[in-house]
Amino acid sequence: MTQAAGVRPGRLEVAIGNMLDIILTTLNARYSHTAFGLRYLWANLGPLQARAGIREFIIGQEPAEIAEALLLERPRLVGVGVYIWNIETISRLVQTLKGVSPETVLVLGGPEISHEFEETALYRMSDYLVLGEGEQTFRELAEAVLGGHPPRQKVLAGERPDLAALTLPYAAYTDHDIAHRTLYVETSRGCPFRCEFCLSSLEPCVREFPLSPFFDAMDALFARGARQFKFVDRTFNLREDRVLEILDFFRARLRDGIQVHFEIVPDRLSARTLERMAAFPPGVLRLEVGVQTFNRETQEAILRVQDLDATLDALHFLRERTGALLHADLVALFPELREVRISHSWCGFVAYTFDELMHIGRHEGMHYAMGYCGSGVGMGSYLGMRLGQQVLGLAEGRTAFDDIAFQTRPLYSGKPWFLAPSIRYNRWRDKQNR
Ligand code: B12
Ligand code: SF4
Repeated sequence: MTQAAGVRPGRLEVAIGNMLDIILTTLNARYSHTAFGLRYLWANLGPLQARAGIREFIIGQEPAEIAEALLLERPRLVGVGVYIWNIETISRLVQTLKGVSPETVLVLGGPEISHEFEETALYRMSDYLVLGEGEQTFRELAEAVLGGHPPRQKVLAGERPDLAALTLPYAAYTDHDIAHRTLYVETSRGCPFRCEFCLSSLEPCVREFPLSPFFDAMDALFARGARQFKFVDRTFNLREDRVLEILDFFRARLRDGIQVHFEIVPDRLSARTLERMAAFPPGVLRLEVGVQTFNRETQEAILRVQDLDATLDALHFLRERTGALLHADLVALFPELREVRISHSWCGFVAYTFDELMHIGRHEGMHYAMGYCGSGVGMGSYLGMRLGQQVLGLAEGRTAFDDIAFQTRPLYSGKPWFLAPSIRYNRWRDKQNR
């Protein structure tokens, strides 16, 4: 495949001279993840495949550098995979790409741009948007664009392909991917549940890949040295006969280092499935167990009602009778939170001071408490109380953090320009230590 042999995807090294008409690109959450969706698009391009390649990057890389690396290859069409973890950087990337090379046709796809896209700048800047599954529609679009008769319609509803007719993408994993990165695999698409907070609940039905070609592809990966397989099926244990067949397939191929990861719903695990799981040696199965909450009211509110007794029985069995590694989310770590409802969640950046201390004081008449360095939940409440007391002039408002001068660094004027390079440096060090 035109993923420039010997070039580590994610790095800004590109095979110059290897000119491609179509580049499929995205930013993965981390270097170890692979863009499985792009591999599907590439595998199903038909005759255009020879003119197409995949270029993967990682969030945190500079959009301008990525744009430069892509444009050096002079593609006529760039297809970009948009996900929740990369949409911000992708927006800046697309702005740069379109600014420098407006004639390059830009096609967007992926879950984060398939819904409520109308108001986004990203959508406005692109030439085409494919909603939902992309294999068939992207191929038709690429043929039309490169054939000189581009469609006038900007938004195209992705045709849901017949899964039995799709070309499986596993040959698109390079030897480097097999040796160093997560290999995603899939035997079904869609989810039967309707959890309020989840995009997958919008899909109308579950479709299954025929197992025989899938097993052939897994055998080919085994032969190339693959040992770790991560199933992306939304809910792996829907049909017992298929589950048992897949488990038996891997149990017949046990060898050093093998790990198989599934996402399961515990209250649907049959006794036969549990027994089969118990037959695996410790550490081979990794199970992501879908338990959002044990609080019945919350379950009803999020439209995900589970059989609590069956859930607990299955969790106990898995923990006590199997060697599976369990990812059972919050309640496994903090069983005392079983009945507690989650009312708010937060995601964003954490403010750090150079001296790693929190600061409280007064600046030009304004009282402040800030710089919690990751301990805002505890210290924010505490210093907030002390700050209130200081405003009232009470002696008990004094703290050890009062009026400590803020440290600074050369060339720093409020914008932490050094963060991106230092994150990159530390990621590089992480990779060396793997
Ligand atoms: C692997 C994975 C990850 C990996 C990252 C993988 C990577 N490459 O970096 C990890 C584990 C890090 C991860 C994390 C998260 N994830 Co996640 N993840 C997945 C998962 C399980 C598989 C993705 C996949 O390969 N699917 C199979 C392929 C075939 O489908 P696809 O990628 O959607 O691609 C198809 C289409 O989207 C489209 N398409 C894709 N790209 C393009 C490009 C073009 C040009 C075109 C035309 C079409 C197109 O065509 C493809 C083929 O049909 C999906 C669930 C799922 N089964 O899809 C969730 C999913 C993508 N994740 C999701 C979420 C919510 C998260 C988290 C926010 C979870 C959390 N609360 O922490 C985090 C975010 C991480 C962060 N740093 O911010 C959501 C949706 C996110 C979104 N809107 O983008 C999903 C759908 C799960 C769900 N049901 O809610 N995730
Ligand atoms: S079971 Fe999982 S994938 Fe399915 S709708 Fe609920 S959260 Fe989404």
